Amino acid sequence: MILLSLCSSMSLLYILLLLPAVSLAINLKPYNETAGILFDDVNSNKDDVITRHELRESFDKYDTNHDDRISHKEYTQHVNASTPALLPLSLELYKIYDVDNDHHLDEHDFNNLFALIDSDSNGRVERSEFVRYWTILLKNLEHLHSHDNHNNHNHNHNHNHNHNHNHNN
Ligand SMILES: [Ca+2]
Ligand SMILES: [Ca+2]
Ligand SMILES: [Ca+2]
Repeated sequence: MILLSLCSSMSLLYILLLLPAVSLAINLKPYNETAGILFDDVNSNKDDVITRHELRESFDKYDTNHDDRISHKEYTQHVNASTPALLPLSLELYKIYDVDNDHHLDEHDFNNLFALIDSDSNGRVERSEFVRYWTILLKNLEHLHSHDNHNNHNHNHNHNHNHNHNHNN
């Protein structure tokens, strides 16, 4: 319920950045359901297909100087202001998005991300494509957002946050 209410009002990237914090209180699994919630958020006109424009829009909140690019600094400042505990995951996501590694997310990077998700290359991201992509990504980044395993070795870095939130639900 917490995740649903958060997702209804936030951009894709912001949701992804929040996922680790949320995961301290609720289980993100199954990832395909979480990915479906993300799809509904990015799909702003609710026609069940995500366009390049919609994907691009989901990043707009990070572009604080409105130059149509999201610098590494803008991104990091936003994360530090909103969810500082999530910086490790955030930086990992930024690396994924910034394919040309120039420390700016711009049209080239967004088009690349769109192409990655649009696996049948028809110029539209259908729900199934989106869910498949983010389910795999969430799984691959599990070590950065999951704190529910006994064999987790991240306790030292996230110790304070774990104990602040674990008993809230
Ligand atoms: Ca910018
Ligand atoms: Ca770039
Ligand atoms: Ca497609």
